[in-house]
Parts: sequence; structure tokens; C-alpha cells
Amino acid sequence: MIALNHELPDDAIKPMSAVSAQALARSMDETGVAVLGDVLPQALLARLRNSIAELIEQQGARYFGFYGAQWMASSCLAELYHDPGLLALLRQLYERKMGAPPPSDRILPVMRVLTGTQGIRHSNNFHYDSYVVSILLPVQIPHGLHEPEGSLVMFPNLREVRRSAIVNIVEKVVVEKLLGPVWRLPLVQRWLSARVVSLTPGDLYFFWGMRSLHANQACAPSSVRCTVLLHFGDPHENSVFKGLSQRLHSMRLRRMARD
Ligand SMILES: O=C(O)CCC(=O)C(=O)O
Ligand SMILES: [Fe+2]
Repeated sequence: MIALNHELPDDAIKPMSAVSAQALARSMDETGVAVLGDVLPQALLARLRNSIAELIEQQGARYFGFYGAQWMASSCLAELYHDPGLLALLRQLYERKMGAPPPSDRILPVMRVLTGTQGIRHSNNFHYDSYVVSILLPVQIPHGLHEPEGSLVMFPNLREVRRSAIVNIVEKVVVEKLLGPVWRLPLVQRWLSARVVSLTPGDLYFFWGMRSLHANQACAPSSVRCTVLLHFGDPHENSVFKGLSQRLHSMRLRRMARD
């Protein structure tokens, strides 16, 4: 784990300006993931968990996915999201991998809440992200005795970044849709040295989302698992094929919510 040695008040988010992109990138290349310890303070995590509990109380135990800058603006993670140090770090990571600046400075924030039987459907869905760099922030992870944690499973850096949008879309269809069930098999996970990353709330997990096939494991319908993802650097952002791939993804999410 990479340490951030700063003397800060207990409820402060640690500044990203102190983080070395080089050290993160090395760990992401070599092990699949780089972990920054204790970035989010417990008090902030507690506030986020309270709002999730309220949401579940009002709307029932199901899957919730919040996308885009709007929900983030009103969340207590806004400070991290708008931290210029975070953006600088993401830009450096992107440039290291792609050898060119990112097409934009957009960071896509996503909050996922898995609970109830719908949560199971949103588990073990192996995919490549459309973004070069992904950061995972666990907010609430089940930790009871014999309770499945919903760890992150990844095949680290299974492919290179895809520079062509159309190649990327075709590959995603084959790997995610046609071969989807294959990646769930324990034998395949063993053969291909899949890595199971147990998640600790407050830590930040960096990985090459576009290169590493990954999914979250399932948790019990009675548990609550909440993660926030920060995705950065879509090399195909300006491609005409992009709209098509986004529409397919939204249709899939709508279908999963309906069934
Ligand atoms: O929630 C997780 O652990 C992973 C989710 C993910 O990979 C994604 O939303 O792209
Ligand atoms: Fe992902």
C-alpha cells in the first residue's frame, strides 16, 4: 500500500497532490492495482452510509446507480472530486499510459449500491471500463462473519489499451456478452491468475479500467455494499461510434432494472 504521510485533522480528505503518479502506475502495471490507504475519513464515510440507509428505507432494497457530476455536487465527496491535485494525478496517469494528453478533463463519478436480490444481478458482470484510469472508493462493504464481502475480482492488465473505438466495441461485445459466463468460472479465474481484491472503506484503489477485465463479487441480498467509481480518460470520447456503445450500455442497465 502506498502511504500518504500528512498530519491532518481526523475528518479531512488527504490531499492528492502528495501522491506520486509514478509509484501508482508501477503498482497498477505490476500487480493490477495500487492502493492509497486511509484517504477518506471515517466521519465522512459515516455520513455517506447514513444517506444510503435513508435511500434504502425510502425506496426499498434494490440496486441504485447514480451517474454524472450532479449527484456528486451535493455529496460530501465533492471536495475530492474537485481537488485539482486529483485531476493532475489522473492526467499524469493517463499520459503515462497513452503517451498523449486526455481528450478532456472530465471525471465520470458513479455511485453503486448493491442490496436485495437485484444486487446479485449486478455482480460478476465482467467488463472493461471505457476509461483508461479507474479509481474505486469503497464506502460500505459487508464484513459480518461468513458474509460475502463483494470483493473486486480482476484479470489484471489482460489487454492493452484500445486506440480504435470500433475495435474496442467489438471486443467488448465478444468478451463481455458472448464470453461473459466464462470469466465467472473458478477454474478460468485460477488459470488466468485472477486477483481478488478485498476492499477497505476509506482506501482508494487505482487500476487500468480499460485494460483489466473486472467485476464485483456478489454479496448476500440482506447486506449493503456501496462503492464510488471515478473514471477518467476515454480515448474514444469524440468517436462517432461512442454514442452507439453508450446507448447499448444504458439499454442493458434499464433491462436489468426491469427484469
Ligand atoms: O463496484 C465495484 O466494485 C466495481 C464497479 C465497476 O467496475 C464499474 O462500475 O465500472
Ligand atoms: Fe468497471
